[in-house]
Amino acid sequence: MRIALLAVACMPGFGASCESLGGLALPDTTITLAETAGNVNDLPPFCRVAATLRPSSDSDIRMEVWLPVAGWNGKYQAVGNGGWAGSINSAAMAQALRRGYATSSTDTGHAGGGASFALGHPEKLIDYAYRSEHEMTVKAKAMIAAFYGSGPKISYWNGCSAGGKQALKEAQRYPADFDGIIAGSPAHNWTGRAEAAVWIAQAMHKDPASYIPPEKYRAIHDAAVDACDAVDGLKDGLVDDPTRCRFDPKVLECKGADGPACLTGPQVEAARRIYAGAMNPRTKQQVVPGLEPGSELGWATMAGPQPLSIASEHFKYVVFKDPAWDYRKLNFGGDMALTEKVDSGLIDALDPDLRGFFGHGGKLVQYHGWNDWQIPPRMSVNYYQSVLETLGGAGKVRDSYRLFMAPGMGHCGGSEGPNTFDMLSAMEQWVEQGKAPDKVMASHMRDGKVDRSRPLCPYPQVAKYKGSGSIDEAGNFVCAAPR
Ligand SMILES: [Ca+2]
Repeated sequence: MRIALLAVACMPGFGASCESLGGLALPDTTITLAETAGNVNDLPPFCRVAATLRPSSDSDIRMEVWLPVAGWNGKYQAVGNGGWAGSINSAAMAQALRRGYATSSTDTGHAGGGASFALGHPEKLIDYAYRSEHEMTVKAKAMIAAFYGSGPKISYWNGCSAGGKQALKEAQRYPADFDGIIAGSPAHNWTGRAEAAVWIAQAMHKDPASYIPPEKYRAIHDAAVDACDAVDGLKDGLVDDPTRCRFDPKVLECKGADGPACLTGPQVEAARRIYAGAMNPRTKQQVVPGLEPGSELGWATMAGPQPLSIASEHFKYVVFKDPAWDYRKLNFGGDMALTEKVDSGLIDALDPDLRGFFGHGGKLVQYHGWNDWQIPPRMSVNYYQSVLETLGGAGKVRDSYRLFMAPGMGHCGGSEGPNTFDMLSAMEQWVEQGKAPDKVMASHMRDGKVDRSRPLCPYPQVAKYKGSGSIDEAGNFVCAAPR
């Protein structure tokens, strides 16, 4: 009987026709499109709803909701953005739709990927920081309820990078919005990441001799992995936890003529600064962590000819409100107070008190690649630790929150470690079946074929080799405490 009722509830038209959603009245909302879309990029037919939200007089938040016409799984998945957002994430929505989800995305309140929108528009910055995501979620749930005749049974957030920041912000600020939240490679320490990026750019361009050309990344990478690989007990080309290894790029200092296989003295110093992280020149205290040994093949992202634009735009348009601001001027002593004060928890998603989210049974899964070259991975460990400290230790948090640090993975994927995994299925099992993720299978592909599989383990556990069989097969590893 229960199954029959569910089947009826999921039938299209039980609530309203797609086109009739155009007349749905919701606060601060103008519905701009409601039409059945089908055979678009081989997607199953769906009801496509677009809307503009104006929770403040300066708000102009675009959002879309895609509702499966048949086979709705009864659930909602909101998807996150990257960088400064500025567009609907249709690719991620398509993935959610293919799995039977009703899904939504927002441009976060402005068009285009930079931060110039924020200049003179504090309300738009609030929309980007957190309001658009929450407003979108509330409106999407209402549209789902109108279309199907009942709202989603379960709601998930799924995002990476800025989408990981949005994930943690939702857990912190709007704990009732979601049942499960996936925070991938999060930029939750938004100001800290901006500082890290400018620190690296300054290190590279302190003087022309400091700059490390990309053709040297390979040599630095090989030396770093060589120095750190065996620290975890297994020579497999991966570093389980790079924070346990001290790699000094001085081992690469040129003995003779300069070339791609060695570093000049100033380049050694620049590389040291990348690993060390930003430092207050007066107190010598670390301001933010650096990149880890293993990240070198992606250094072009932050150590290229220009600083990471996501970071420099933050200083130009949010902190100093000066489009002509020069990153070389940033002072890691005196300017940090203003940088922190301007944000004061606006974009930053660092509040460690997740009791509201955990209190109603919410589950949080966070992941981060140790080779991440765009967001220092220690920022994820630091946040995780701050939650443990606030809530009374691992035992209080284990049933609600797990962090997976992926050895050898880059930013939201990529690089040489196992970097392909289905975190959504792990989350579904946790929320819907009560089965917590004790490990998550991950694989690495080469030329379209899996050449290595390995479990990702809940931090601080690592994948430990059982001692026999292929080191490229997950079955020969168990999650255990690091040695
Ligand atoms: Ca290793």
